[in-house]
Amino acid sequence: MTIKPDKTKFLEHLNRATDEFIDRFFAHTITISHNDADGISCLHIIQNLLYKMHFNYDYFIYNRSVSWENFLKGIFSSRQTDKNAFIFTDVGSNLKELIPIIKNRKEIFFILDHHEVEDGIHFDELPENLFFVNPTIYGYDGLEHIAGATLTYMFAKQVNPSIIKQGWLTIIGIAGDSLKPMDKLESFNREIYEELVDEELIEDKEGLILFGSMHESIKNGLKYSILPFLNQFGGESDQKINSFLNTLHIDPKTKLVDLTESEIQLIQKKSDINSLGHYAIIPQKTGLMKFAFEHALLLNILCFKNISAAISIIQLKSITRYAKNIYSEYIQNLSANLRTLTNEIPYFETKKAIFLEVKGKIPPSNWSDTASFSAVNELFDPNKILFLGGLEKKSGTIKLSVRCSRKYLEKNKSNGINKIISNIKREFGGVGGGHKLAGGIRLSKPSYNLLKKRIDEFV
Ligand SMILES: [Mn+2]
Repeated sequence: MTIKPDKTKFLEHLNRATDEFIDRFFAHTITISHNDADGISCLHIIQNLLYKMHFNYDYFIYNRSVSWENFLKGIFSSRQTDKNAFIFTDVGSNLKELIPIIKNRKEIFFILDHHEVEDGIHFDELPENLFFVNPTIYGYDGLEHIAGATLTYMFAKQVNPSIIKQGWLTIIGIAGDSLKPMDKLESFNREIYEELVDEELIEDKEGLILFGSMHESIKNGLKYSILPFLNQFGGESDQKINSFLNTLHIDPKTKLVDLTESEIQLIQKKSDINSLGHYAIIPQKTGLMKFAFEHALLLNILCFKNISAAISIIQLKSITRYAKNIYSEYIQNLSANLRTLTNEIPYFETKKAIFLEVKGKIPPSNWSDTASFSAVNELFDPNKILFLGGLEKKSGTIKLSVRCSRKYLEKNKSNGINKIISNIKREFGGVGGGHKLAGGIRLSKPSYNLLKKRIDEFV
């Protein structure tokens, strides 16, 4: 069921939380944010706000690997007071876990989040020390309408309008979460984007969209674009791409963003590329970090490799050599893996699912991202659930990344990946979980074989 978003109610709710935040003076504030580009952007927006307000502050990153109870146990001080505040950004809608913890504390909690909330929560019975702001309650879609950074920016701006100057942080969260050209943004993401463009804090440009490689030459753009992944050129040899460009009399070394309109038209006419669109530029940064999508992707990659590097690099103007190497390696592996997937992997298909057995073809550490980007790019039938994985030697189990497209979710709102995984676990055992678009599960070999036979019962 789709309900029409109730903007008035949501903004009223946001106002109540900001008023509460402005009216109190907190001796100490702790921000807890998510370990991805959106979460890191939120964190920096809040840190900037607290700095402007001359508050004392600290932060922690939560990656969901432990329960909230265990995580917070390590953070809570034994001296409880309502002079201290917690701000959760992009990370805290597990209310069933959080409410009992918050109820027993004296600190004031602000939760700013855009993830779906579990069923069965009574929003008029929340603890008095909790201000819970989540637009999904008012009919907004956390994936399409409002990134965590968008919500956090709206909160911060209301508390202190001078935060607008740090508004460019928001676009990193939007780019990282939406995975879309900027002309496709909707609702609050679009409103805030336009506001930031008007304020000249970011620049909106139009051109050929080859996300992942917007900072590159056209040759590398075609080769290493991960959104869209180009069937014709992605992960192919330099020779093949150069000869294509040479026949069009385009220098392969031309910067992608310097292509003329007629060159772009020529490329489109002579290939199956069809990705014109808008992209965002962060004017005060240089190189890769000038490009919002690439900057966000860099943060997402670093969050898994080296979280401190992710948190610090967002404050830099230009990329470090260390980060640049990690980024190039990631993009090269991903485009090669997507190439392998489209060329070489035999797949098993049922009415509702596709199984890709990639053991020996794609390294296990790359399974998850390869699955995600094959779903985002709709490399396989977007109306089917994707299972990608194989035997993991050390555990002797079958490890699977499970993904669906947004198109699938639109049609099957109530049957996302998390639901499918819990149904599978109920029937076959195994361990795993996830959210609406993505998840993972480990199964014994016999269970996996049964799953392949009976998957259509679960989807
Ligand atoms: Mn987010």
